[in-house]
This record gives sequence, structure tokens and C-alpha cells, in this order.
Amino acid sequence: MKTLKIAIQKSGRLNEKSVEILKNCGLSFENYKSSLITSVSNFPLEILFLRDDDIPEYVQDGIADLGIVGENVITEAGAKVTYLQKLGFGRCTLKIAVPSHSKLTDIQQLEGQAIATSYPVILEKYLKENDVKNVQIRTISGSVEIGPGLGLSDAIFDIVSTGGTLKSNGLKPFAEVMKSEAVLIGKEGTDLNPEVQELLQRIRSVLRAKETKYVVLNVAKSNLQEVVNLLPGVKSPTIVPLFEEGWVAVHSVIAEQDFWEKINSLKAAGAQGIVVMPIEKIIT
Ligand code: PRT
Ligand code: ZN
Repeated sequence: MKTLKIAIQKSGRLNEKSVEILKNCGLSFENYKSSLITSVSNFPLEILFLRDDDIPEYVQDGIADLGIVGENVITEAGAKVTYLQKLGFGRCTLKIAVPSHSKLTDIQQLEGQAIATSYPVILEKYLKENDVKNVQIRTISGSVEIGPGLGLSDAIFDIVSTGGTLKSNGLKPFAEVMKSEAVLIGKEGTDLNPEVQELLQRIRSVLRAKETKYVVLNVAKSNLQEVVNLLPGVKSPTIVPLFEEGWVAVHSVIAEQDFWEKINSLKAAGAQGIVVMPIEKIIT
């Protein structure tokens, strides 16, 4: 069996969730903060802990077989890699922001202005696509949001998640350029060997489980059809008779995203004693 290497962020916003998803796949390893590499004891896998900026190139060049990194970093690096799976964490948006008192209404008005950013490649491409000319891109490696306050730039282009950083620096979002989340990547154009496929299947089953809840409820047989119509189940709901004549328990799964709406509809359809539980994995 080939020993795979996966590169994840050593410390920062993506580290904890990257470690968590690998652990939820049943992989056993020590998460030594001080080491650069650790071995998984129950799967042919080594984990490399790197700065996120280095991950796309490590995967592109085949030093690591797989990587977990933000789409923003991949796009900025221009790395030739394949997206194997979006992972649903590290979500953010890259936006151009301007001082809150700014009267700008159209991106064409950025012409002749200076924009500070750590993402010059993504910004340049966006400006080009939208035919905005003569923008001075000032590349800085961090604390981009202080640019306008220091007189370094008229606007900034940076990652925004809650918007709190923009607000506390007297800025407001102006144009949305790109959405990003953490993705599992592999080398471009390589066949997925059995070990990669196995890992991918485990990751997908963990993600599917996260999106769903296990639900058990009681319902009178006279209301059963109506309740079942609301519950797809993995295949179809499981129905178990209750000791009390004329009643059954229904076991099923529901999607996290329409959870409350479903629960209210189930109650209205006659469901009682609804118990909802997290699911660890769904293997289909
Ligand atoms: O040390 P290393 O190079 O590995 O890490 P890093 O410092 O470059 O990156 P890190 O750990 O800060 O972020 C890693 C990845 O997380 C990013 O590349 C994004 O894909 C993703 N991500 C998600 C974010 C944010 N949300 C985020 N809010 N990355 C950065 N921010 C910063 C942003 O730069 C700004 O300063 O948070 C601030 C804005 O947040 P709000 O909530 O105030 O809007
Ligand atoms: Zn970084």
C-alpha cells in the first residue's frame, strides 16, 4: 500500500477543522504542534503541517498527494490542482471595501485609485474582467484594512467574514469578488488511487452526516402517512410499532438546513415526542 501525504495548515483558522475532519474519518494520529509531519497509525497516511500559502504548490508539485486549503489561496497562487471536495468550513468572501463615507457607486469609479491587498492576482483578474483601468494595486502582506486610514490606499481588497474588521476600521463593503471555503485538493490529472478513494469516501460520509440529523418520533397510525410524506430517510423511514395500540415510532433523517421548518411541519402533522440526534457517519 502506498503511503499518502496530506498537507494541512499548521496553525491558523483552518487547522482545527482540518484536524477534526481527519479524526472524524477514523484516522488516529498525534497532533503535535511542534512537529512538521506526523504519521497516522491506522491508515497509510502522513500529515504535513504547513503554512497555508505553501499548500497549493506542494500538491501541484506532488510533494503532497492531497491538501486542505482555502480556495482564495489556491486561486491567488495560480496552482494547477484538482478540487476533490469542498469541505464546508473556512467560508469567507473576498471584497473590495472603501471608506464608509465614500460616495462611490460603480466599480468603474475605482479608475485611478490605489487598492491595498494581499491578493493582487485575484484583484487584477477581477479588474481586468470588469474593464477597470489604471488601478494601482499595493500589495501588502497583512493588516490591509489600515491602508486607507494611513493614506496608503483609497480602498482595500481583503477577506471579509462577519464584516467586523471593516466596520471597526471605518470601511464598508463595495464589491464582492469571490467566495471561498476550504477544499480538499489533489494533483491535477492524476488517477485516484485506492487509498485516495478510500479517504475521499470517508470524508464524504462525514460531511453527509454533518448535514443531517437522526430523528425519532411517535405518531398515531391515522396520521402516519402525512408524517412519512415529510420524511425521506436514507432510503425510506423505519416504522416500529409502539406498545400502545394504534401508535408507531418513526426513525428517519432530516437535513440540517431545513430542520426547524421540518420539525414544525411534523408537529402540525401529529408527530409527538420528537427526539433529534447527531449522526457520526452516513455510508451509502
Ligand atoms: O500562517 P498561515 O499563512 O498558515 O495562515 P494565514 O494567517 O495566512 O491565514 P489564516 O489562518 O488567517 O486564514 C486561513 C484561511 O481561512 C484563509 O485563507 C481563508 O480561506 C479562511 N478565512 C475564513 C479567513 C477568514 N475567514 C477571515 N475572516 N481568513 C482571514 N480572515 C481575516 C481577514 O483577513 C480579515 O483580517 O479576518 C478578518 C475579517 O474578518 P471579519 O469577521 O472581521 O470580517
Ligand atoms: Zn497564509
